[in-house]
Amino acid sequence: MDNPEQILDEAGIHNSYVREYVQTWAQITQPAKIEVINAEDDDRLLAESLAEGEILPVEGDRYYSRSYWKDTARSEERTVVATDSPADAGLYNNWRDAEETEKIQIERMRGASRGKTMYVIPYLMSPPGCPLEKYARGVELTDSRTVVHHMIRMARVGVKYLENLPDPDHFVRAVHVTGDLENLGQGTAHDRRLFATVASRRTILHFGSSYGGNALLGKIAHGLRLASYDGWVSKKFLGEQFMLIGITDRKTGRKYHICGGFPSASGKTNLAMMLPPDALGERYTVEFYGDDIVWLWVNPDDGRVYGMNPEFGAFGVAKDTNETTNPTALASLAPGTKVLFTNVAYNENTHEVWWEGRTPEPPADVTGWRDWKGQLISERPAERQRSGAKEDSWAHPNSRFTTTLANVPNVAPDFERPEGVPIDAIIFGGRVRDREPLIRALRSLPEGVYDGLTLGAEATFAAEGKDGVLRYDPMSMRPFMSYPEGEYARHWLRIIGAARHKPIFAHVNWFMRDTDGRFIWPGYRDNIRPLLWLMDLKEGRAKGVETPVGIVPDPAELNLTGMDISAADLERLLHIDEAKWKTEMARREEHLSAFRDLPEEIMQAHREVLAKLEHR
Ligand code: OXD
Ligand code: MN
Repeated sequence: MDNPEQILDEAGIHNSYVREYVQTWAQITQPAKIEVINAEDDDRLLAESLAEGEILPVEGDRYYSRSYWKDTARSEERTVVATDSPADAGLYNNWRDAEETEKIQIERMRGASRGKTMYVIPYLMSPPGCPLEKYARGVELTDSRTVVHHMIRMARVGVKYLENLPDPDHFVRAVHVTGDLENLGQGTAHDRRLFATVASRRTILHFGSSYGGNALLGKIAHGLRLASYDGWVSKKFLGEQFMLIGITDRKTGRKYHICGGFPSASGKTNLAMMLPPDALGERYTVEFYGDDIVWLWVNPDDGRVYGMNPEFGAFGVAKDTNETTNPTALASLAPGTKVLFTNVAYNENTHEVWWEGRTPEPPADVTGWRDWKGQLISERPAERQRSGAKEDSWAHPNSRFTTTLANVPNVAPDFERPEGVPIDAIIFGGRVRDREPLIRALRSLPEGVYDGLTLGAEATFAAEGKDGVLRYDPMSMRPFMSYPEGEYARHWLRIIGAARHKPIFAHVNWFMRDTDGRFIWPGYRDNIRPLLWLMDLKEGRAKGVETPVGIVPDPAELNLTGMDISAADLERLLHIDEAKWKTEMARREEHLSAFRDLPEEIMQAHREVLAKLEHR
């Protein structure tokens, strides 16, 4: 093995805690080499990865990687949160004992990087100078160069972020070991993968994958699970799976910031990167801050809630990304952007990429095209080459693109503002066929938190569960919850409750259908319209209509300029179907009753809605 002391000296790592951490884990995992990473190393590393065939070139200085075929998504069953206190066990966090979990992981990782390089990636999950910077520092150790390429795009990476710290021991120790992917028993009773956030020790130990959220530890493990735990323990902030946008009204000069949570497959990235419809484009601009994570805290100086996206890039789902759904994402992947594509289809002759929904049909000429598993399309039976059937898809349904925030054309000019941005609204949006109106606003904090806790999306065939049945996903944090749900609700009430000027809460739903299955609301760029109404409501320019489940727009209050929608459709989009809501309330009762020690304010908010529904 390389001499770690010498390598750390040469890399300019003087932080003795970082040095000790690297040396300890090098002893355990036994890599052949150690290399310290700065963002500037990207080009050299790309050349090395290309030379080794770990990544393939995509035309226009872009790159392609294929992950092992059994390693293409986050694994919720194999993900745990470990702490030193059994009282931290919640319904969703898969709690484990910290000591035991560390022991298990050390044994699994022992010698598991033999023959490989251990990359040392110092990183920061915030803009430098942010009030929460203390919680944003980490050092990932990984034995995968592809993970390094992703980390350089998804986090701020460099030795400078971990030197000369006020508290040099305060950084997240994030160890990723790929393991022998062909012999891990994925999905069997002997599955050896384990993805553990040892939250009380600020340590992340992930073994048995080189894919996405299992392996890029700054994003989900640190940015969500550990950050939400840190925010709770410190009583300082919230770490949420939220998007964040800014909307500027050029007529008044006002800029609004809206963040919110959407369960997967509910259009969060598309909303985050949205543009205003042409008819409103003169007056409004929409700016992108982030599509996946927001940390929220209160600024005592002005009493407002502030939010910032800790990430440096976006790891977006490729499927169905096209000129209509998300032109901004496509532009962020244009030639010259150095983006990475993972598990999409790849043409080995032309170095193009394609995924389902990129164009209505796959390329007509299949020559040179390989699917996400690396199989030539031309070797399939003719009827399965371009069938459009799910089992014949060219790209994996969870294939991804990795682009930096700066590549997104409408990224906010102040996206790196260290103080974050003041938040005007917090929205939750599910995917519900026929009950949730287009938008309903909630005036009080307990109602807003209650609404977040009862957020859900109807299962699609892609997700587990029965089609059309609501799967609750509180605040879209179900897979990332790190401490008990009752405490989580209490912490929300505490943090936002400390603000003198609170954001308004709202629930949105772009997915209402008529009896023929047609989507009633066009969605995408038009989604700005209900959000503008929400700002009007907040600032007293609109009054809305009170319903038992919140305030919905009076149709006349929605700015529908340039939009062709019938009065009947509008009526349906804003209608509250009380019978359906009553059924839903019974389900909610059951859902909430599974959470230990929920604050009384939340149950009170639930009872108030119930009473209003019953007394109509
Ligand atoms: C996720 C992601 O899995 O953002 O939620 O990658
Ligand atoms: Mn996510």
